[in-house]
Amino acid sequence: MSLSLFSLEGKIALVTGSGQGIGLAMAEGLSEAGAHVVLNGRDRAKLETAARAIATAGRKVSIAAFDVTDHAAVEAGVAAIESETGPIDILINNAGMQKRAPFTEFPVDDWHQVVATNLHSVFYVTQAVTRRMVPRGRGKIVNIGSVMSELGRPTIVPYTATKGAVKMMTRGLAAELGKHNIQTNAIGPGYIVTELNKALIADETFSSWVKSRTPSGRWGETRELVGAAIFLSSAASDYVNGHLLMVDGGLTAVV
Ligand code: GCO
Ligand code: CA
Repeated sequence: MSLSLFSLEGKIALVTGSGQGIGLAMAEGLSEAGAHVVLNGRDRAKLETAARAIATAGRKVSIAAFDVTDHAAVEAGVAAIESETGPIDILINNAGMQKRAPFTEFPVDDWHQVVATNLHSVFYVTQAVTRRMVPRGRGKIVNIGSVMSELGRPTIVPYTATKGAVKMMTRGLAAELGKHNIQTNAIGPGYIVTELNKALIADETFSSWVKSRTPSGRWGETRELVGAAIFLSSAASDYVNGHLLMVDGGLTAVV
């Protein structure tokens, strides 16, 4: 009985920004738990490559290539998924980007890009999806926050601002949609080995700092986020709402 709580059989899961990195790892994990995963990103070729790997493993997968920062494209993309693949049961708002620069020198165009990718996208996609989940009386929204939803560090003020906002959008959505049996939660990754962090991993000093600052004493792997993603996408979390689940090796638990 207990393991069936984590089954995603018969569910359709849209994962934004899932052509690579954390998004792809979570999509593969949800697929292994039984979901029909819909991969999203701007690069159709990358999505097709990722989808082929999942399909080869004998699992159901579709692709939906649209730019999550383009409101019209999101509206059309979500409508197409619902008509071509079926009702979206699970939405993982993973699409995100990082830009690092001293605040006083941070280019305003980069500010707009970080806010659009990390925050506007969550509004656009979640609104398009929940407009359809509400009448169905069920749904799972999983936002990707960060340890930066709670903590700051130099050179990433825009990213930090957006991840704090994602935490509060999670709580606001929980407050408003909970009565429709829609649970909205978030995952807060710590320092994970991804493309987005390549420069940090290569920096010996920074990497040593991560290992000393993290109780687990190491960087995390993308596959280590899969358990939290399955949990928050499944019936196992039906009474969890508005929660930011840190997967950070304990970083935010200690000074
Ligand atoms: C940085 C990193 C972090 C991590 C992640 C932690 O520059 O400090 O990019 O922001 O990527 O967001 O959750
Ligand atoms: Ca279904």
